[in-house]
Amino acid sequence: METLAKKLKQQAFEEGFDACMICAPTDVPHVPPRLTEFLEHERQGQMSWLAERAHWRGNPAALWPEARSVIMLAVSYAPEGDPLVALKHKDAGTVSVYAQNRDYHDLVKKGLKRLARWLIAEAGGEVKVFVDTAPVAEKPLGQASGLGWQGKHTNLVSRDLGNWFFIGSVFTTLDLPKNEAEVDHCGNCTRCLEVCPTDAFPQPYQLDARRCISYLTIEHSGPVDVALRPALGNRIYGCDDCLAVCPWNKFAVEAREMRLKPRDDLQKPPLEKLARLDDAAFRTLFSGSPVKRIGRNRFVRNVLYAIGNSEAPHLLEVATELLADDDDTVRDAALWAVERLTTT
Ligand code: B12
Ligand code: SF4
Ligand code: SF4
Repeated sequence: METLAKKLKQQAFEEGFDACMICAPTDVPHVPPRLTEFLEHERQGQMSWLAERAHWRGNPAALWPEARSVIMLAVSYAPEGDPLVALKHKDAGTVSVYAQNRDYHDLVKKGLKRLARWLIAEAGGEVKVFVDTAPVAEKPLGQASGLGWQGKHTNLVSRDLGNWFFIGSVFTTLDLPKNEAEVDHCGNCTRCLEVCPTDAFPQPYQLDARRCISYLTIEHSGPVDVALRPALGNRIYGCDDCLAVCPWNKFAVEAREMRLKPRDDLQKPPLEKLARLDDAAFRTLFSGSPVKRIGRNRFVRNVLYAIGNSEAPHLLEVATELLADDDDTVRDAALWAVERLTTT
């Protein structure tokens, strides 16, 4: 089994994964009370799916009782430069690094399936593969396998990769040798907590998703709380601030997967152009991209909040046009943008 685990890690690297570690499905007994605390405070906001399948999310051993090992995998999407520089270009939008090209779900899942097929051919057993959308506590399992630790911003940080990486898992009935859990290396650092524009961390290691810009721009439907809109700045899809300041990123390995490298047209896209997208043009621009999932209306809502924060008088015209949009939330955002541009 030791040799199999070694070959598996080599194969994972060849399939495009930057790290591969193994734990048991029973290795995260601390998750259920923490998940319960998160849900009791209603920190999930509109993400009701977090509460609905909490039993499985809290307990991977219940998700698939026959599983004996969980192979945890990381794919780096580390950017070349500092993604926070784009926040200064207020008349352009900032799309989070992870969403600047192809949807990672498709890419990572294909890699997981190839690796799982290899494992079955090599050693038999049954497998299930997961990335993001299943009720799997990926970060705690990642920590239990030694992939990294949950930093104060709650994401997994690795001493070898920094924090710009996606996580996927292969559950298997094979009893593979397990790695040691990783321990916390945040020390006295509080950079991620301090940089957060919306003060979304009630405590270190805990996130109130309802205040997180990633949640507000991607998951939240309808109007965003007026008090939070100024803090969105020009972030129109996701947020990278807490990830970008982590000192462990000096060890990040640049993304190997070309389809995760930023698209040129998503580097500082002009807000004016984005605000004028109709449904068909939105779908064409974001074909194959994770941005497509939020739909034209929510996207244009975000663009209008950015216009309201832009201090750019030339954007008043497009914001005024959208006062007549068919969608209620877009009209509400347009009104806010017009008021901000004419009063600030
Ligand atoms: C829901 C979700 C979100 C929500 C909520 C995020 C959150 N932190 O919970 C929103 C929409 C806000 C979000 C945003 C982002 N997400 Co997200 N998200 C998820 C998802 C689907 C579930 C996470 C979850 O279960 N949250 C519920 C809470 C309860 O879980 P938790 O954070 O693990 O909570 C733990 C801590 O609070 C901790 N805890 C509590 N008290 C204490 C005390 C101590 C001392 C310690 C150590 C810990 C601790 O214990 C809890 C349980 O483990 C996962 C995929 C998955 N299936 O796991 C991706 C995932 C976490 N997201 C990911 C990414 C990339 C992002 C963004 C960076 C995207 C972006 N740029 O906009 C941001 C980061 C925001 C942030 N600071 O977390 C990656 C993270 C990869 C990594 N390296 O960790 C994941 C793993 C997807 C993937 N497969 O790659 N996301
Ligand atoms: S993603 Fe942005 S808004 Fe969310 S916790 Fe991190 S810094 Fe705060
Ligand atoms: S920025 Fe500092 S506190 Fe935050 S995750 Fe990185 S090391 Fe930990």
